[in-house]
Amino acid sequence: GETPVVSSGCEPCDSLKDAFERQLRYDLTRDDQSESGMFHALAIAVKEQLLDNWRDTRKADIEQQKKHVSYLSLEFLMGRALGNALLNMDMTDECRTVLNNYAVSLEALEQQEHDAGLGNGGLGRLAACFLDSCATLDLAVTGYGIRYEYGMFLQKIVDGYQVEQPDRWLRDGNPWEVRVPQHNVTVKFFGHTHSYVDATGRRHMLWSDTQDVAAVAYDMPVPGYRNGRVNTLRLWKAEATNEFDLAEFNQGDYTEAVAAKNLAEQITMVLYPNDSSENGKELRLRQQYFLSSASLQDLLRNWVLNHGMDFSKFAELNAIQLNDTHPAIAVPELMRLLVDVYEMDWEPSWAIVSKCMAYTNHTLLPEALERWPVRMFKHMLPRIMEIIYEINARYLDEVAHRWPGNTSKLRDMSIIEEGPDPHVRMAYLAIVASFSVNGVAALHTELLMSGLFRDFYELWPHKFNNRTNGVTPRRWLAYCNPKLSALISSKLGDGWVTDLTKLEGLKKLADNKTFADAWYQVKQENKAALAELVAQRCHVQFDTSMLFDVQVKRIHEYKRQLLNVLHVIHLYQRIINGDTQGMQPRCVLIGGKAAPGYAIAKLIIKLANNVAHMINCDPKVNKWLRFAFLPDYNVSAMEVICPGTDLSEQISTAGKEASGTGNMKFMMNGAMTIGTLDGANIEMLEQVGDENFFLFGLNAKQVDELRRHYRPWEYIAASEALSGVMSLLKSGHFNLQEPGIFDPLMMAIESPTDPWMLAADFEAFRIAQLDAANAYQDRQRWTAMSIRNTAASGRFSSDFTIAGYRDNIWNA
Ligand code: DL6
Repeated sequence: GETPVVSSGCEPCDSLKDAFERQLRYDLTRDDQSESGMFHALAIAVKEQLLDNWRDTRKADIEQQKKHVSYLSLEFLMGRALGNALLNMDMTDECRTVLNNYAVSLEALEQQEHDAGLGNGGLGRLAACFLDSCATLDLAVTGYGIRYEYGMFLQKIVDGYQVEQPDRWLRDGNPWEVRVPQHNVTVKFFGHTHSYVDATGRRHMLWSDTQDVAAVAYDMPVPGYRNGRVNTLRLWKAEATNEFDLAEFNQGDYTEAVAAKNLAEQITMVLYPNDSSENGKELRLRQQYFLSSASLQDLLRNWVLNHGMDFSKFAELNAIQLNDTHPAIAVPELMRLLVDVYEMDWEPSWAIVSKCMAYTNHTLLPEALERWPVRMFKHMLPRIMEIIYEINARYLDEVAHRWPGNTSKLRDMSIIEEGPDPHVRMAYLAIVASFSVNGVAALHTELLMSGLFRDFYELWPHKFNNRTNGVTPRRWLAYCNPKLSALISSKLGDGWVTDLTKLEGLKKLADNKTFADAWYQVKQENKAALAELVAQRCHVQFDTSMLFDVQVKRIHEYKRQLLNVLHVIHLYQRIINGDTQGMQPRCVLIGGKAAPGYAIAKLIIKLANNVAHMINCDPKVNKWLRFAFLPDYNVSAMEVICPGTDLSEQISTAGKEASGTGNMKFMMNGAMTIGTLDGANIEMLEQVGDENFFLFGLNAKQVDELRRHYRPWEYIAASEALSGVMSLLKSGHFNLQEPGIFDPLMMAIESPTDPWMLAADFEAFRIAQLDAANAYQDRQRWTAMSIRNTAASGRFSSDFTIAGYRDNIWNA
């Protein structure tokens, strides 16, 4: 119940009840008896309740000349919207009352909503959390993204292997979106450039004979938490332009015209499913330019509408945040628009660009750093390539002044990587143009400054800053864990929802018997819900009296799901050998998608499934250990998983995970972490104290040093447990029908060049797992640690992170 920041001063024309009934009655496109039909009617009715505030937010932002932030991202992993919208609008109870007249629960209707899976993993979900926090902190922020026809692929498991299926999330329509064709813009591709000098002597650049694509805007509402603000996520869809069709059509080329339509629409057809790696596909560059150009044109058109052609205050009133380098092409595109279209000179245009742009880096992995071939650029975006050359030439002047005569510096720092096939280094382009460059956790930012971007840090130290990631406590505690939320609020009130540091008040309750019992009870109920999900999707029964040990995230070698599987095999061997004295029974869950072209990651999924099969079907084993691979891990699955987890696995090789955000969701929901000194784990550990965290393994510096003389076989020989696991794997025990399939995994573990150093960390991991198991056996101790984890998680609210962006980057 806070006072609305903006308010129309009038109620929506229809109440939720009336709007819902009207939808059910007059929407003839759906069978209103079905739950899916009812979900759609409800979602549209809820959206209608937002419309007045949505319109008023836009109006007020313009009138008040608020600083506007454009968050450019190729990914927004929004998940489902209904429950979150009801929570933020404080309409959940009203909605339940409305549904009382129908024999259906709100939960059943929520299940009908397709996840908006417009992202791969951490980077896309971070963008979604940020939107929620921006709206809640009353910031005028627009998310700009792509309306992919097909989101993140659906993962099926067939014979233990991942099989990808297209995600037709728009199949039944998207009740939240509003198509706003009045905001359409045109994006150009291909063609060529030429120049002419006008009567005043000014040179003009023309980019002509282009293939034009229409960018059609679809808006999705982003309601703040009970403050009346509704921000916008504007998603662009590519369509063929009328002009283009007509030209062909007039020549009688009907089929050509239709083919062109398909070509244009391909641009926004599918999300590239690569997390932390780039595959250099031309269509991907087209997506990047399409998003960047459409969004900037939109921004400039709005500016001119409200301020005319005077851009003198543009940089003061605008910030453009680049979510990784994916939209970094916005840099030369903004220059093009200012210089070629709005006819400004280079210097004042550059002054604007370099005062607006800010860049967030999300990875140190070299395979994720984007480099586009110059020849591809020249062909697809000839004018943009010219502008990049110009930016580079001017910037290299500055480098030459800073390091006179140092040609290797010039070569190393150039935006263009020279060679037989020159490439554009997108990260360098982003850094050169941005006034802020940030990493996403303290360690990550340090490594950027001392490693990957060292030269740039030396040149422009003032640009670099850290903004540790966070997650929204609305979705990731208040919504997904209503029972724990109610328990917390019963003691602390509900102020924690917008000020998560208030959770510190739980600390003093950690040893309070009544409170701890209630806490334990809630966890058991949430474990039962998770067990139900596992039973449904994996046909494995999880027993809530066992320790729930969970690792869900994209499958990647650096995240070391394989280390987790090795540990499971070790437990299995102990059980088979009768070594169960004092053993804590546990259920292990792994979930996540592998990039379709990432063979090793897919093999890890296969191994997990084969091992799970062996364990679960052996009655001697499964009273101690159960193991499941959860297919199709996504946002809505995480909403059930994180409340029901006891032990959260955050076990990446130190120095490789930029931050992690799943780690924070688990902590907020009272899971203990078993983890390495990597990414935001380090800051979580600082907050909660090492007595409430199962820390193990090499740190980033040790990993780096060990690289030069790594001999994994020595670690294997020194560990009875690991030797046993490797022998069992080599015996083919888990792949009797498919001999040899897991050889590549064993070779990787035994290789002196294994960058992930599984063998080096195995013993420390095994011991930390023993500590965790022992701790779990003392229910009182474990519950107190669980409470302390939630209590210490306040710092990882994305509200805190966004306040940092607001104050230190956007100055909004
Ligand atoms: O910053 C969000 C998220 C981090 O939490 C993860 O640690 C990091 O791996 C992820 N990075 C990517 C890399 N994509 N690119 N480029 O997804 O970002």
